[in-house]
Amino acid sequence: MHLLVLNGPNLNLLGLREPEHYGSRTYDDLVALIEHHCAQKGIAVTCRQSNHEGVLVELIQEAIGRYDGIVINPAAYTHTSIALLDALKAVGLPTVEVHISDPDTREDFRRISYVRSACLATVKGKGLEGYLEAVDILVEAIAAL
Ligand code: CA2
Repeated sequence: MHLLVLNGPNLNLLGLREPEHYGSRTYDDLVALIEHHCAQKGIAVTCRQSNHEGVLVELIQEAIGRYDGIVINPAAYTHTSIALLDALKAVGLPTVEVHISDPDTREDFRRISYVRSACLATVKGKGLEGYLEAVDILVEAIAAL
């Protein structure tokens, strides 16, 4: 089993700003956390981050035949991007949405998630550990296919 973990814009700045929302650990810490968790479960994982919507669309398209499922934190594109929703629907891979903070308890504009309808679950407000929960949900869903 090989999973793709996709992170959207500004998540490369983790640990550098806004610790009240995103904590003090860095993007490299996040990747190490996910890689360690997946290694313990005996599954392969590739983590990618982009600040560009089109790059994220291409990474989702290229996931067909390479990955068994996707964990995605689209960051601000969660609330704006029909292109990411369409890409996820087009590839049809099992996908779990994750957010470090809980967008539903923040500004009103963060309450809409366009990608949510293409995802089998959403994990939010659980910090970086939420990615591990998302991986676990995805692995169970893929195993049940
Ligand atoms: O809580 C999340 O994971 C979000 O997806 C993060 C996005 C935000 O737009 C979503 O509403 C919720 C923002 C990511 C920006 O990450 C930063 C990290 C450090 C410093 C500044 C921004």
